[in-house]
Amino acid sequence: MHVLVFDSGVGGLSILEQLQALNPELQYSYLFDNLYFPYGELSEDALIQRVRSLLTKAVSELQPELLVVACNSASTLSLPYLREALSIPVVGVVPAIKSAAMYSKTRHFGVIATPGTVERAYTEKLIADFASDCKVELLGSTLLVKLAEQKLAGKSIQLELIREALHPWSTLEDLDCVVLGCTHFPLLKEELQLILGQAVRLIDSGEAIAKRVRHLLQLDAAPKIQAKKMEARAYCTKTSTELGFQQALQAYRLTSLQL
Ligand code: DGN
Repeated sequence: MHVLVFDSGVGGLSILEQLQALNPELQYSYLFDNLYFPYGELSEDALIQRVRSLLTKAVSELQPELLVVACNSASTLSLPYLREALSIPVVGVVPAIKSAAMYSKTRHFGVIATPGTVERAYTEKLIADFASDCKVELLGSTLLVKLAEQKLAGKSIQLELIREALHPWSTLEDLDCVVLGCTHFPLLKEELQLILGQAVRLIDSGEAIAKRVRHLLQLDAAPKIQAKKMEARAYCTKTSTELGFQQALQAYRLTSLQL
């Protein structure tokens, strides 16, 4: 069975990794919309149009059995439109606010995401539905997205830049967990943990997404851990000879093809 995983950049690779770990028997394709990266800065209308037309084309050409929109910025906006346009199951990745509310003892937690995701009505509704008794700090950062791309490209990351991005939270004392509401951010987990401190738990959506896919595709309850992970194919919307892009492909052993 074939699953298509999609993001504007390399962030969705953090989701692909968890999908491959839990569901190694599936075949994966990864689509980067690097022509329109970064999504966090597109207007809502432009993003809906782009995602709908690109994914309609990708699904009809690649014929996956299931689509994972491994991008919070796109999922918090376009899931209803995609589900209407496509005839396969569509799994979205959205900030794990429900998990954070279940975990937080101090009832005070943070969400870091793109500027687009923190402003979405969808995010506001997640907070109202699952964390209405918590104080939730929202922080949007494009800088962190770019740093994650740089890290995957093998460049060294200045911790000071991460500290700067998190500066608005520097005086908060009782945050006990932080939601990584952008799929790029698990790639910076170690650095974020250093700045936020070991007492703060970082929560991402990867494992829950991998379980959801297993359930939707009606795979055996016990993952086949002995199954050999298949190599994934990567598709991009702009050919890039950039060293960083090529290194990201290599790190995940992806073969690049243009859609
Ligand atoms: N990885 C995307 C997300 O989860 O929102 C954001 C990437 C971007 O285009 N800024």
